[in-house]
Amino acid sequence: MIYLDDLGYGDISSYGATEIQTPNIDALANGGIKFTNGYASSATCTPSRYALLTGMYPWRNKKAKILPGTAPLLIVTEQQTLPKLLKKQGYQTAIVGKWHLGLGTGIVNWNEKVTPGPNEVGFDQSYIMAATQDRVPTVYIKDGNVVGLDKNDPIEVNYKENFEGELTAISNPELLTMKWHHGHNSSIVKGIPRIGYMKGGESAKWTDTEMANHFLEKAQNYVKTHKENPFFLYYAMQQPHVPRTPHPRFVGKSGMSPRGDVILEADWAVGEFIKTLKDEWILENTLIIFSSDNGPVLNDGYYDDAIEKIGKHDPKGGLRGGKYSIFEAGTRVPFITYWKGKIKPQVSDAIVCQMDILASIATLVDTKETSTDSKNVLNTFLGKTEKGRENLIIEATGKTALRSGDWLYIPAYKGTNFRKAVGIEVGNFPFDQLYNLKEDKAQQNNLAKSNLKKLSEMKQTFISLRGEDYQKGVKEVVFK
Ligand code: NG6
Ligand code: CA
Repeated sequence: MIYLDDLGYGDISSYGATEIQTPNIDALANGGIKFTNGYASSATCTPSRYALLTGMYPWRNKKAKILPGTAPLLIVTEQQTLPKLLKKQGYQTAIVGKWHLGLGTGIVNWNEKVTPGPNEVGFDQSYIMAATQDRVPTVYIKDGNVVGLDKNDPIEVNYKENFEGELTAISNPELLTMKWHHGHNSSIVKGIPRIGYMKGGESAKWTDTEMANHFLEKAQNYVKTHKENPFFLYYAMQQPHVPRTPHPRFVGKSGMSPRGDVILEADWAVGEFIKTLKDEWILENTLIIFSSDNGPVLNDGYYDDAIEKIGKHDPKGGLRGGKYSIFEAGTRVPFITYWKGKIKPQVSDAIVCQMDILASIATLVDTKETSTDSKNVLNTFLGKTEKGRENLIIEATGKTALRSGDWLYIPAYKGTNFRKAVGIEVGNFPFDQLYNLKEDKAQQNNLAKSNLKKLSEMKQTFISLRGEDYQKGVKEVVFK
């Protein structure tokens, strides 16, 4: 499973990008199945990753929201997970890359083994960053232990207050190599202002521009050392999430901004990784699933010219909204299945969700184990049918909507639609919205008033799947 962070539906050339070329990801899309209606479960990271690994709708768990770096493990260790069921079927399992599903039980001592974490929910091995590249602690964690930690320089992390005498983006703006736009003004780590405060751990801090190489090397080594037996590798890359820190080789290469450059870097890494599978003679024995955890955002809190230098590139690929949005660009993402010699190249319009990978893979490896919300669409993933899901509930920062066939229904929600800081319409209106996505991909024509029959049908299905209390816990956010 190759998973990118905040890569939009239109960010790669096989999905229509013309201003940027992503030949390696395109090779998967063109040599496998390119899904045009592939969804992350949510428009933000943590809930999508939760759904991917557990096969459960994230809105069933009220804690499945963007987590700070100090959050406890979100997945209960008894819970079903994709790596767990594969493990039972004899697979070796590993994660390399972004975790962002919480660690420990509440109060974490980063200087001792941090547990429970990925290793307690099904992964034999883990090499991760705890949360995001913009959140502390900015260190790699291998099987629960911070890599390269000097015991004489212990790590402390706090998301509420700073440690005495430690410099922040507010107190020492002159130390910044990247400026913050909103949020991201706590600790400065290697010139970059982050979310949260961190003290100590100097020798363990990652080098941002090396992260792509670092994770790639770990993923490649895993393949080389585990290829003799079945394995499941979850390679969770950090691009193009903020802070965008391309390796010097990629700086300026896209002609856009660091956002474009890191997409090229990610594409390169995918190519190198596939090359490894080939060189190790296992490409034809490997099912590769490629996707992204949520839709695109240009300004996610740093000044990095993403908006200024976007030119003609449309990361949303003609969809409306973006990251954080209940409009399509929030959750509809590049979604590719590739299996050399097994899957015939094709484009599929079937509705599929990352949550369905669990039940589908279970079927592939001959187990009946599953999870409540995961739907077995193995034949869709293998290109044997164009039939996918009939209904799907999508989620964006607590708000939910229903995709059913060609239709999308978004219930009325209080709050404001335009989230100014990030420049994205989140899809919030005080009235019902109904769109025919086949005829109106960009969600421009609200048919709620003109097609009352469809509206009531959609409402009914939505309530039956989501429950009457779908408004509960939804914050009325008024964006300034
Ligand atoms: C937000 C951050 C954003 C990003 C996001 C998580 C601010 C103002 N914004 O809170 O920069 O980190 O969380 O992104 O702090 S995700 O892809 O992991 O969901
Ligand atoms: Ca994300």
